[in-house]
Amino acid sequence: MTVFLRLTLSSALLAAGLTGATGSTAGSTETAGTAGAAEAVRAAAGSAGAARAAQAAPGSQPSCSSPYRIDKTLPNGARWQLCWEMRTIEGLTLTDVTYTPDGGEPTGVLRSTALAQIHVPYDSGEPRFHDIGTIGDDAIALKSADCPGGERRSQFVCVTTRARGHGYMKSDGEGVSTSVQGTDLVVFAAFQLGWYTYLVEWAFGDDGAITPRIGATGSLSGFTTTPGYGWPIGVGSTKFEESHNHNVFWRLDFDIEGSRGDVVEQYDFAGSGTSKRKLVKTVFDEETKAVNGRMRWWRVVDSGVRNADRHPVSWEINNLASAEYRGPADEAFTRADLYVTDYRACERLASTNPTPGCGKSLDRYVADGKRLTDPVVWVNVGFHHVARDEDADPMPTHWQGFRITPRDVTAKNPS
Ligand SMILES: [Cu+2]
Repeated sequence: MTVFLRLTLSSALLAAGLTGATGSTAGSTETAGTAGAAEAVRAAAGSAGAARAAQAAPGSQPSCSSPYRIDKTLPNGARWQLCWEMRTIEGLTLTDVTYTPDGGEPTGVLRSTALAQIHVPYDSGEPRFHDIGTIGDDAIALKSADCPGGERRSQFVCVTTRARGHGYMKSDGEGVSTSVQGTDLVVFAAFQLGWYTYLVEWAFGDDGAITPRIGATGSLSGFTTTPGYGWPIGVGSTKFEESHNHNVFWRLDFDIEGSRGDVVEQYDFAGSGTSKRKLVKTVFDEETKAVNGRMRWWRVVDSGVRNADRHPVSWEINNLASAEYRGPADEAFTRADLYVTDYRACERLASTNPTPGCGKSLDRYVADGKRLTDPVVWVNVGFHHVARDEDADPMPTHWQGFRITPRDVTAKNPS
């Protein structure tokens, strides 16, 4: 049934001449227009964004022109297709992300994903930065050595592959009987924001997993403070570098085979302190916010799209490595680890949202509890950075991110 439906839609769009089309309108509504690196890239791109209707075309060509199209089949046969663009506000933005397991069908996963804020509050209370707003203008031109084994796109974006270790291993009593080494497709860009250099990357695994993460490197900002709020850097104990958080937000517009039918669920396992763990499912019908729990996870599921076992296709979100920073009342957007909003084009950043017609921050987006018809997921991952002598220039990269894992996208191990 699902197979037939997907083929039917693809054929209909092909007949209508919509597959592979460029020049749609949605890109312009979501694209800011100021000068700089982002503008140059976008001007060359034409319109890289896809109309929402066209995005419902499963398995069709991404609606972007070739320099902005990424189409990679990894060694195990897993294929990822997506488009990239460099937006002024959010920087590197990936759209029309489609995953095809080896021998399987294409499944639309994300209509778009991008950073939504890097909030950097210092421990003494000041300063407090909101680093994203025009980050696209701060993209760094990469050298070929900065994109090992890959290709640079318009100088600012690297598309490459990277080993991800043991995909699986199994023994039969006489030793290893079968094993495989996994591979990730990696798309990244680097940005210079003050003293910090931020590496912004998405890894797309040959097992269907997506790992968005950000690496902070470059130089410490050099803010000094009292011993209660910092750590001694350099010779002796005279200069205390101020500790701070990097609270990174991602916006993920999931569209599992189009925007219709997507539902966000939360899973908990009750029974702490007893011998049992009972599954507790919570369906989010309205815009909401949620906090992390040690065994808690979420998924975006579309019951209208089934795998060969007739289980609904879903993508699981784990946010288990966050420092869970909670700021003061005027930074209420920091007080949850995951938000779900109904799609609105002008809701682009988690704080200091610049777009007219919408609220300024995530906590305001969910305040009206609007019924969810096309859910957008926002993930907040914090890292508390207490400087150390090893952070001397150039500062080693510290990474933070989260995991998106396929749950019942295929009926068996895809790798
Ligand atoms: Cu830091």
